[in-house]
Amino acid sequence: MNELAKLIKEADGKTVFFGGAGVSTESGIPDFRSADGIYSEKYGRLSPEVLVSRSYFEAEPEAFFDFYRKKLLYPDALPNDAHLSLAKLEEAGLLSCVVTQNIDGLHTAAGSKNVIELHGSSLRNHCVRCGKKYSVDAMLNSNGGPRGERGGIIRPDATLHEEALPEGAFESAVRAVAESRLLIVGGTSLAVYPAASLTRYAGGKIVLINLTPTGADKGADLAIHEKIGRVLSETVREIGI
Ligand code: CNA
Repeated sequence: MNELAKLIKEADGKTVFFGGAGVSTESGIPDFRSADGIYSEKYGRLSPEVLVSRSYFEAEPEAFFDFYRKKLLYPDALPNDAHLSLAKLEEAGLLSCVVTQNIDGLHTAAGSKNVIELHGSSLRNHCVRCGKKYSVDAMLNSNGGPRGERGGIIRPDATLHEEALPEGAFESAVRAVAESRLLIVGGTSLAVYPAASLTRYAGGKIVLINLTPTGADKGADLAIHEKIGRVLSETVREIGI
């Protein structure tokens, strides 16, 4: 944490954080690939990859939303030490941007302003027929496939398997990462592309914070295998903000 604090100070505001589902596990939201993550569970004959795919959403909307509501929506989750520490770093002028693969909105809830949501958000939803926007309540207060006023199905503005990322999101993330002096990668298995390829664009040093080793550990300047909430909150304390 001493070393990380030093690197953040040296980067002089040009630090970017790139994270994934592991950032929100301490808020009670399971990730996909941990031993107790969503992918460790069995859902009949279908893999979770299929359950969150575009083709499954189109073919079996009722079953898709059943899984989505049970496993991917956590309306009562609150930001944890990791989210709050990143917001503090941004407020202190030490972090330029958060790039997240998460769809839970917790970075914004924690106070982060410059957030690139690479996979969209579960908090924003729209009718596929008329485009009308709906809050997450439309998802929570429905059974099966939620329907809008005009009968169209309402879906989250979240990227499903087989879908392209939101327009411009990846390009903005690449730019931010390339301009950074320090890239902190945290709580991600780096298994989902193209998001995982972001580390290749790093303009400066790379620090990895993940409970389990990742394929990018070897190329990193520092790899910390501990809970990210503790690592970031102690680092922020070390910096003195
Ligand atoms: P992943 O593949 O599940 O990897 C998560 C990683 O985080 C694992 O390697 C864990 O070891 C690690 N981890 C778990 N808890 C902690 C912790 N407390 N501290 C440090 N490391 C931890 O998830 P990725 O984000 O890499 O995969 C991308 C998918 C997951 C995206 O498409 C997301 O939309 C999707 N997802 C998002 C959420 C969310 O929004 N909170 C939840 C579940 C899945």
